[in-house]
Amino acid sequence: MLCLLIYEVLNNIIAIIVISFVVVGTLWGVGNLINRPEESSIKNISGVLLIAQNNAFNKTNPDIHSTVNVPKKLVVVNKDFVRHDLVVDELKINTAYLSSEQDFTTAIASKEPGTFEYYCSLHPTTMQGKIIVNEK
Ligand SMILES: [Cu+2]
Repeated sequence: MLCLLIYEVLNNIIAIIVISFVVVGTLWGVGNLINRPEESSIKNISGVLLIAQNNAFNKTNPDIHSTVNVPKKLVVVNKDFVRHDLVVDELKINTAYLSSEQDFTTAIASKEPGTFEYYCSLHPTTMQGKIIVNEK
């Protein structure tokens, strides 16, 4: 008789545990459906790629245009055998030294319009150009 009672109790406990798992699992699944993780908005940010090669950025050190309060993604890649970096003093951009094949991602972001010089601190006379930030 006692044996049967223990058996019954054990069965109930197992049933409760199984039901708990099912309920928690279902809630988790429903929760994921309702609160879908937000997709990154980074894809909405237009970007610029600067390749440091032969002691120039993109061959011609082009002007980069940007807009006040609209961050623009900036990727710098070093395709030379010597080190380069990219610095914009007024916009607090500094990629640090990039070795061959290294890259660095940062952003051009300014609250003020203006023209700001970008340059490589190791080759400032040959690797320098302008970032032009326009009003909206
Ligand atoms: Cu350089």
